[in-house]
Amino acid sequence: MDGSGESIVEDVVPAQDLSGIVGHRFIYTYANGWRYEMYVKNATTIDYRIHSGMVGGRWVKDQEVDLVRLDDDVYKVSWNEPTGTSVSVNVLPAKRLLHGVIFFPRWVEDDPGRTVLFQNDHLDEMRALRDAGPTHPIVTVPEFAKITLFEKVGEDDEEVISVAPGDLPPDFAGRTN
Ligand code: FER
Repeated sequence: MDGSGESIVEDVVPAQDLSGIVGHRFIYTYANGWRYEMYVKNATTIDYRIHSGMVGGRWVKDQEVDLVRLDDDVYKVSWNEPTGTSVSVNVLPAKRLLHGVIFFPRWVEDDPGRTVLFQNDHLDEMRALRDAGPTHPIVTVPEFAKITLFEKVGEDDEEVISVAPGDLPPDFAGRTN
C-alpha cells in the first residue's frame, strides 16, 4: 500500500491476461534472415526450434521463461539458457511483428555449432561449456522479425514441438497464415 491506501502494484502492472499468446505456436523470420519457431506451452514454459541462422538446427523443450503482457497485443518473453545465452522477445501477434534481443556469451559466438542439438539431451554439457566460457565480451543481437504463422494449438501439448528442425516436412516452416 502507498500513502493513499491504493496498491502501487495495481497502478503499475497492466492486466495480465496472457490468453492471446499462451497455447500458441508462431514462426518468425528476423530481418537478418534467421527463422525461429516458438510454442508458448504455458505461462512459464516455451518449446522452440531454430530453422535457420547462426544456430539453425538447435531445438529446446521446457525452457522456463518470464512472460508478461505489456499492453494490448504486446507481450514480452525473457529467459536465460543453460548455455549462458539470454533472450528477450517482444511479441505483437495482431501486428505480426516481433523484436528479439539475443545476448550471446563469447563461447557461443566463437563456436555456435556446439549448441546445435536437442539441448534437453545435453543439459549438463551446456552448463559446463557455459561455466568454462569465455562469457565476455557478450554479443548483443537486436533484430525485428515478421511473424509468418501464428496459430492457437492449445496448452501443454508435447506433440507441437517433438522433432528436430531437420526432420520436419520440407515446407513446414514456410507455411503461412
Ligand atoms: C529467439 C531468439 C533466440 C528464440 C530463441 C533464441 C525461441 C535462442 C537462442 C539460443 O539459445 O541460441 O527468438 O526464440
